[in-house]
Amino acid sequence: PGQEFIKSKAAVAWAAGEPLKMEEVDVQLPKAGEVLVRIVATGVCHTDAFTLSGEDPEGIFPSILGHEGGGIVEMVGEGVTSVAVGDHVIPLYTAECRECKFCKSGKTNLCQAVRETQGKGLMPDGTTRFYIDGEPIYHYMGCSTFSEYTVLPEISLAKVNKDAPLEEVCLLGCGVTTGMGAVLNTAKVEQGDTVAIFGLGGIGLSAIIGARMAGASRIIGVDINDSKFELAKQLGATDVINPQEFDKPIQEVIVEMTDGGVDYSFECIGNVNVMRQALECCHKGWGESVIIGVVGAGQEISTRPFQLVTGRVWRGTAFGGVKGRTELPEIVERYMAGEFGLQEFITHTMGLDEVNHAFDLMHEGKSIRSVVHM
Ligand code: NAD
Ligand code: AHE
Ligand code: ZN
Repeated sequence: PGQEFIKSKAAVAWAAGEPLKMEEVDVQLPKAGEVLVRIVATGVCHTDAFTLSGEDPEGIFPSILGHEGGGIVEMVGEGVTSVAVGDHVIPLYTAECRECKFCKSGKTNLCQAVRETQGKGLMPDGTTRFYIDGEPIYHYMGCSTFSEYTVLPEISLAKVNKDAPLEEVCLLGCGVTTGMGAVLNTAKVEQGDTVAIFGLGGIGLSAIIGARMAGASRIIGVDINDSKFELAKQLGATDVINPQEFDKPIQEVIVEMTDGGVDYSFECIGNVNVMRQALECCHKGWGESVIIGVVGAGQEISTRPFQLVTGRVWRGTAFGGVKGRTELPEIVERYMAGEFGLQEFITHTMGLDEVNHAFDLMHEGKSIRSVVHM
């Protein structure tokens, strides 16, 4: 590589199911419309583990995982106007071009401008910016935050307040925005509604925050790991239940607890059986269940169609329905104003060379979020 590359420390996923390996990669400098970002901190989301496991149909190896980061603009490519060197940014796995059919629809946050190449681990021009010994290493979810330096399209960056600690607001790059947004934007929970939240990891706990903000009267947290209950209650859960402690299906338990079912439920795990439970604990006539968890290739959801015929609604959400460039800066401001917390999510911090430990902690059920400080 010549002078159009810089060296970067990165954790490389060489193959499915193998631990990440620390490498020195060559990062090609940004082309037109692209931005070089120095990552300051990154959270580790269950989706990173999902893709590393080999279950993600879009998983590509070798690649640089990580999609919940915060960083500083180091260099901009030709024609970039919306960010400048020194700006603080949160990488977006859901871009916002403001020009495509999806962006203009007013109905979705799922911009498609760069989605196809992103799913192939490539930049919009169909090439990668990462190399080791001249061999390509692929991007992940358009972010690749497990690298000291990464390159993103300009439309995949939210410019945020420089006073916001990137070691905390990095969690708004995925988990916390997703959970809060699922409740506030996708379900649009209102004052007095009853809510059940399945899975009390980073996503489910953020959904609790959203439900409390919305003024939900009952927030039922469901998990098979009792150690998640304390924080869930602290954040606003009114009830916490472990399905393993009941001798009947958990949907029946919840229907009984709530005089016919909840107004809204959220699946924050990635388990198709729980997705069914979450739908079936909804109230007849109007209850809505929102799928947030992601599941592996080949798995499908099922229920009796009668569940939907009788008024229950099944839906899903990505990144909490949030349009990143337009809305994420405001969410950062709301954090700065003290409307919700992030520190309580950060159970562990570590250097990039210890990132595999973050995956272990997640699999052992010991962490909510590990934040890697680059
Ligand atoms: P996590 O591992 O931190 O939390 C999952 C929780 O589910 C854990 O507390 C675990 O104990 C609990 N759980 C596991 N099996 C259960 C069961 N059978 N019944 C009840 N609880 C159970 O994961 P996370 O980072 O919070 O992510 C949750 C899911 O959301 C993952 O599938 C992730 O890929 C997905 N996700 C989706 C989006 C999106 O935009 N749609 C964004 C982020 C994450
Ligand atoms: N690539 C997988 C699906 C993975 C998935 O659903 N990703 C979520 C974000 S998870 C963040 O932690 C998402 O936003 N999906 C919308 C999109 O455009 O990718 C598969 O099944 O192919
Ligand atoms: Zn995520």
